[in-house]
Amino acid sequence: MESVKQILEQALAEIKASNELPALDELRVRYLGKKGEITALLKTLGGMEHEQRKAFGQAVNVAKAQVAEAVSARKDALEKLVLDARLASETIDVTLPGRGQQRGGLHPVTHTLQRMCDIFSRLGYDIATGPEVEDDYHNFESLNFPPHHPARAMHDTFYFGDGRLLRTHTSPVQIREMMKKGAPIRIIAPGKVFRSDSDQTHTPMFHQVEGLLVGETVTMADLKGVLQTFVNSFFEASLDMRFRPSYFPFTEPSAEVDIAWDKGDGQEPGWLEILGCGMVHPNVLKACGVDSEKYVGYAFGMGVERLAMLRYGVTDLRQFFENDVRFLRQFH
Ligand code: 2NM
Repeated sequence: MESVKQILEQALAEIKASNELPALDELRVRYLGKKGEITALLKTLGGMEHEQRKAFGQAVNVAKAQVAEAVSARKDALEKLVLDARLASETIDVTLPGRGQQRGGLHPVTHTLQRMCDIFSRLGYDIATGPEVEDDYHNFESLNFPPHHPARAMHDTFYFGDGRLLRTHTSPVQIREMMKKGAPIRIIAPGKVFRSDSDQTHTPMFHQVEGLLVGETVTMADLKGVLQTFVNSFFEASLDMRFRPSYFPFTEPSAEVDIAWDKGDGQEPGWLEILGCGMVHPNVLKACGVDSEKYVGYAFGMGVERLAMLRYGVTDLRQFFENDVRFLRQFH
């Protein structure tokens, strides 16, 4: 009986002194577990006389209940300490002012693309889109590119190796529209285009807006008028503009368009190329099933990044693709 008392007192003292939950659990196992000290006392009952056994058994069971109760109480106390400490360290001051929400904005290239589409929409052009993954027929063949034209070379065009390629211009959109809807037609094709080219002034992906108008009495003068209207509207100015003879496989005659551009450096304005255009080659109309005896058309194409650079005074094309928010935020 003395040993029961001793073990009980020691257990209660150790439980009271334990400061960590794992240590407390070790105590529980040491006293109450299968091989615990109190459990061991019960195993000695077997060799006792009836009366002694009754008294001893009762004493051990009382001790066992007391230790269990002490462990449970200490566990509650320690858990409360842990919780209190956590609540104290994780306090949130709900009265502090919030950080606020930063408002996002459109990428300058997206904004420019939308602005170009808006202007042509007001001029009556429908907006057409098509796949970025194309085939040789829609990207080159139907556009009157000869079989060995340099633009078809591996080092200019991204090929998938299975007859598919990344479109190098949005002209295939116009080809598909003409094949589907025939003439007359008046559309612009905005979107991403891809060329294997990367330096100060070229990125492997850029954006284009191309235009196409086909009718029975379309002339180059109509083309020039529309482009002058577009240029003045886009730059919100009355800009001098000139056509300079050029060559594209898909137009004949072809021209490049320059605008008189004041760099703001005190110098006289110089001519700056901003787009290409021409009268749609009869072979292109024929490839789309359009009667080239009855119909004529004009087409034009321009780079969106280039126009965005001029409008915003950006001098390095690559800034549009770095996605540095300090740059992008300036356009919000
Ligand atoms: C340009 C320049 C000249 C053009 C031609 C066509 C199509 F598909 F109708 F034949 N779309 N765009 C064209 C014409 C594009 O970009 C410098």
